[in-house]
Amino acid sequence: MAKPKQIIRPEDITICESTQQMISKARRDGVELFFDRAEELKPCPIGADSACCKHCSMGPCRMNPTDPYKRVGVCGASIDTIATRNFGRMVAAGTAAHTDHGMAMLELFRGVIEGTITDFQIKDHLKLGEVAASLDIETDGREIKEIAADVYRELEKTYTQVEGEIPLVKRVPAKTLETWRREGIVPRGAMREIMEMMHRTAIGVDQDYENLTKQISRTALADGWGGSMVSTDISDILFGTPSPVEITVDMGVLKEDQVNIIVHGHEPNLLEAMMVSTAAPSLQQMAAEAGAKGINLVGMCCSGLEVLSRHGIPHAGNFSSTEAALVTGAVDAMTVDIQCIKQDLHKVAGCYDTVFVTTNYRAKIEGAQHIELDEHDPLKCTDEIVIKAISRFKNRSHPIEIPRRVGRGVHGFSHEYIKYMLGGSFRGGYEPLNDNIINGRIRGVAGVVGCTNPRSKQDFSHVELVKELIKNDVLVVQTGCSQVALAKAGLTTPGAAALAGAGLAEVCETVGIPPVLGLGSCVDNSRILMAVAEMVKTGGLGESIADLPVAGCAPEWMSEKAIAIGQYFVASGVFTVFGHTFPITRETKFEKLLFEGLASKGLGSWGFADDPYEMARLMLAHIDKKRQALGIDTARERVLVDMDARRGLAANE
Ligand code: XCC
Ligand code: SF4
Repeated sequence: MAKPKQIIRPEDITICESTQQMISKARRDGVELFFDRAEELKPCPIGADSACCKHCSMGPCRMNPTDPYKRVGVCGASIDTIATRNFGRMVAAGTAAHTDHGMAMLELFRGVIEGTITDFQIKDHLKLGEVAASLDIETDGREIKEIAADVYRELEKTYTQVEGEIPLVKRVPAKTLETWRREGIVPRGAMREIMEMMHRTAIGVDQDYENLTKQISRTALADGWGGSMVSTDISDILFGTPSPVEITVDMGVLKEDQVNIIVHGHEPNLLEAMMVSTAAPSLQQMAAEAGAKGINLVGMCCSGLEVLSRHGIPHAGNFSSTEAALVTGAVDAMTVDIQCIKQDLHKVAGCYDTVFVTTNYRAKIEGAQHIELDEHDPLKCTDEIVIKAISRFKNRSHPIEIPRRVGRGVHGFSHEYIKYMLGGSFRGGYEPLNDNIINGRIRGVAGVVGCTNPRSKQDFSHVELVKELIKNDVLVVQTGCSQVALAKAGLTTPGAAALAGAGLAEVCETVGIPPVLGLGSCVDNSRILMAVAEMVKTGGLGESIADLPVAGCAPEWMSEKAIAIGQYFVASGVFTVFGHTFPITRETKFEKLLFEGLASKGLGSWGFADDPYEMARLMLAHIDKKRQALGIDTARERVLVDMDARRGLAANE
């Protein structure tokens, strides 16, 4: 007799109450979600340990992860070769994703400069000037378009350059760059690095895990200090650099009496165009005639975070909630462009007659309707989608159930804004941050980023880890889906300072910031790189990024992009912990290299933990180790004295 299927309680799948409610509704509606499949489809144990190779037809070859050196592949490849090659291809794919996204932004920028694209403009002249200056491009007395054209030409090298160093390494602290040069890992151009990574991981090429790991770092750095950073810079130039904005998140942002349109994906241009379409009087009028109180534009995943940070557009949830949002029945249209778009969204949308549209030529979904965004006439696409959404609103035929929860927070902290907020407009800079780290009020800085994953309880590790960190006076900076988890939990409001340790709370209260700062989408991890570079340049905390009391974590990661991000943080000098799973065979030389060896070469290192308290412990231990090396470990005990001294100073000012 077959064992009765065990039904997992929604509370065990996610701590997001809205998603729990929608899991229950989906079950009543007979709609399958990815949570159900994650339960049914156990991960392949050999693949989970990265102990198989299918790089040629003499295989696929399976190793024994519990006895990794027992066998080699038909070609003789060792477990280290196999696992390193697999890891390298993940980094190549993740890097390709971010750099191709950045390339699309750069292409848009070129169209704007050349005047072939007129619906988008150069919005942030200040940022353009700063980017130009960072590339040693003359700005004095020059036309905006001239400067922009030079910036374009220079940044294009990030992708196409075949020899030399990518332009943005100019922003890397000198000692960190020196380490990269010594190790031979300064990227030339992303296309070259990705190509070489793919080549070297093919059958019978690079079969020395240490040599391969160098190319892995070089490829990842072409993402962090290359493609991702270009993407952030150009998006800021075209759409504006974020500054703090009050935001709302969670499924309660959907409105029963309005036309709800969700934009999900990664590139900001569609959402920017959609903002124009949904505000158009003619379409507003059409919505009103259909009986709607308005058109409600909402973001999800990273597309959502781009416009949440820049314009305060509401956000319905992170990666694990995209299907659940459709289950509300309230979504009249969902558009998707690139990355993290589950193929089954099309099917789930179909169950509720939600209009589901792919908009990018490089990401279609079989059977789904495709309305392509052409940057030369973006409103043609977005207007059409709005009209379809209005028509679906008029003909709504499914019962609607919208979870009531709405979280509030303040997001949009660019590294530029952090500079301003801590120092004020006269003496903007990172000195106050560094000072507070040196005097121990702030113990260190942690980046908590990345995805959610149906194989670990949604949002749980993000929220628990961040609570642990701020309680221990660690200032947290965030990007990606992680940030949405914390916003839903209410930790991105200034009031959350109450949950922070006394030192961090005092800084937050003085400056009026939350202890958890949302910096944007995943390509905006480049903002974290810029922040740590500023910390080094400001002084007092060592000479390279590897000296800083900082750590990173992606507690519930799932995407290859996350591995690329993790590797560029590690190569930049940051201790980076990944949670719940790690694509490597234990007890191998490659594991030792990633977890210990790289640090001895002056880079950062990887860490792994399966629960958020252990993640926090590892990160705090690293931060304390760095404080000790800097000789500022005793300062923490003097916090009170120091505080009084500061008050005295403030009173005298
Ligand atoms: Fe995707 Fe960017 Fe991960 Fe979220 S955090 S699941 S990569 S949407 Ni980027
Ligand atoms: Fe097997 Fe080697 Fe071919 Fe990989 S490259 S499948 S290890 S024979």
